[in-house]
Amino acid sequence: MILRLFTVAALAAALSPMVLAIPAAPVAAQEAAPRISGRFVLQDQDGRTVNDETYAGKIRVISFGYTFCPDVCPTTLATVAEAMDKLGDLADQVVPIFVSVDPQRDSPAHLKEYVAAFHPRLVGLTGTPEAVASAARNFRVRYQINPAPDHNPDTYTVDHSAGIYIMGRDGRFAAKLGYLENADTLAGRIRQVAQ
Ligand SMILES: [Cu+2]
Repeated sequence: MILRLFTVAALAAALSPMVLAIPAAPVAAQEAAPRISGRFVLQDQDGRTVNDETYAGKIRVISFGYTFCPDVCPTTLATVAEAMDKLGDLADQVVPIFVSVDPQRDSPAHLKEYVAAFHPRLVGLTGTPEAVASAARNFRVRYQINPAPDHNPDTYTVDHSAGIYIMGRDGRFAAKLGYLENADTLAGRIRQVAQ
């Protein structure tokens, strides 16, 4: 059963025009694996050290990626921004977060500019390669650097799991949506988690 799901996921990835997205582990495999703890210790876009408890009491809408991402991250963050704007007053109880898995290029200052272009409330997080790897593990996110064909050290791409995680006010995993879900669906799920 697990094998079959892997095949389906691999096929979906092969057929997807967004070839940079690595499918997350299949659901059947997740059941046997450790749950998504959502723990992290990272730096925000202002250089402050933050962790998952920094946002206690807030619903967090979290995605992983990198600012040089050509398609998946801009699509995801545009959806998150649109959903925030649909939430009305509830948006005050929600923190949208983008975690960079490319700390080599995504400095806090660079992230700050990037996230501000999507939404004024969007938080950008990064950290040491070890801290980023640990955060990704705790969300079961995978990523991998692809060297540029011309070996230019500045133009590599990073394959990464796509998706949007909703963590409840208690910091626990509440829901995960695909990055192609629309803003109405995302806003609806956030409202459910808020109840
Ligand atoms: Cu991306």
